[in-house]
Amino acid sequence: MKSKSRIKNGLALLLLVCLSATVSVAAEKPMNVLMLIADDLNPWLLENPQRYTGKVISPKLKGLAESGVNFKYAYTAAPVCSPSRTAFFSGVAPWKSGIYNNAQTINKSEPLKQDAVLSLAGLFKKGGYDTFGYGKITHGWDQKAHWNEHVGHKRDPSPPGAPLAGLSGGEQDWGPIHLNEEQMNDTGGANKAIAILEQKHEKPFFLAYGSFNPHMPWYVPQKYFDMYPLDQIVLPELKADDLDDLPPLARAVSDGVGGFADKVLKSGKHKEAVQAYLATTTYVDTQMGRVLDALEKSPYKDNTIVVFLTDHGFHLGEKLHWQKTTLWEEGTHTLLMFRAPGFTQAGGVSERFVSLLDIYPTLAELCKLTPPAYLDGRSLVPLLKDPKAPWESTAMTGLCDKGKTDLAYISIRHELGRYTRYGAKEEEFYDTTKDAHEWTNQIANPAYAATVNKLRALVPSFETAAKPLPSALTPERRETQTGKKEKKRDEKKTESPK
Ligand SMILES: [Ca+2]
Repeated sequence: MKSKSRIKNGLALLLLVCLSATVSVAAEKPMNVLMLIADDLNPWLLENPQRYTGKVISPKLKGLAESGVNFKYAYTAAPVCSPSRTAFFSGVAPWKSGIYNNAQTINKSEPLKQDAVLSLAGLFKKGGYDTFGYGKITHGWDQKAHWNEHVGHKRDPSPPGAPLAGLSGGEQDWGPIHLNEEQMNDTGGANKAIAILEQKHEKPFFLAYGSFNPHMPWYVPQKYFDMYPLDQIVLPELKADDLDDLPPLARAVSDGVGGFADKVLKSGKHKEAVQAYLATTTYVDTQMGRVLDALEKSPYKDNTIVVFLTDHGFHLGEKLHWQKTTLWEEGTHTLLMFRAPGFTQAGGVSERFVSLLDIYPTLAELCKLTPPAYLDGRSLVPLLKDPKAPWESTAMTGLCDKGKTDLAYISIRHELGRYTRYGAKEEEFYDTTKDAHEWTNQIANPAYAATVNKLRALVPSFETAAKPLPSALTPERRETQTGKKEKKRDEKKTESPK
């Protein structure tokens, strides 16, 4: 009897050991990553009533935001494609790398040299992951060896008869596309990402999908335009004399009078332009949604971290400016949302100020990979677990003007407002608690002196911030790429690779 019960106990113990081993294997199942990136998408789609009150149809991205933690105040490290993506993919801030704008000589940046830095994809590859990237992910700092498979983005062909809006040649155009949705390149990129989610994987994966849209030109199927009747389009609020209180370098950042924004406003086509932007946003939501739906149907849905971001913001006439490349809220404010099984809870909203530079250390920590020591961002894991956790709530953005590449411009966003320094001396301060549109530059108002001093001390000094590296563009190409040379661009019909 005794030996029988001993056997019974032994078997029970063995069963317990086996069971707990199974449980711990499940708990230890490595996390996959699905990284989704949209280009030039401003945070309107999450209904930002202080800045935009119109309707934005984006059920899939709103659904993703609600399923995890949505960061209401996320900011880019640089407000234009190449330096923004270089920063969040290297983890190195522009004020360290010297990369503040498009088409700079990235290969001359010491902090971004191949041996000195590991790209985010490289971190995962080194950590035993398979890495896949489809569409627009990086821009100029591509580290192709860090991907198992990497297929970059391609622009869709222009519809016959373009320019359709009749305002400009090149990319500043919009209208219905002649292709069907399945023929469009961002649809193709989503298809590739979906195919990866439908495969059986032996190793954990890092999968990135980046849409080129809603970058201009805005050519999408007519059905997306039809979702936004012209008579229901709400325009962003503008202030006619908004540029009057800016220092000269800040004023030069805006397209200004004679630029494309001015042209749109004077042509009476502002509503058409906003309609096209919204139509393209909804096309992007549809493609992102297809990838998210494929994840839901896959065996990876419970052990895949999803992060969605947009590389920077977008102006639609505010401060007489179009597109990006400014240090105001329109240019710097981005979308950032995480869903991390075991870390986030549905419905999380964080009002802490965070940076896209924080993505790299966050993903490293979530996936138990050792991040390189040089990273400039901070892991958001404490905020993923508790969106209200204590946090030093600041986010910085850097920029340089293509025409004046020896001067770094740096802006800091804080709960108390936005402080920006252009070069060594010119400054702006906005009390965003009362002035969400950043309409009144309060830099000279003594009531804000203490706040300005506090924020000024947090920004790298003119002497310590990395000098912007020279532009790789010839002076002539540079001219065609600055918003102020619209006339020349129209004459030449060149296409700016912004
Ligand atoms: Ca103003």
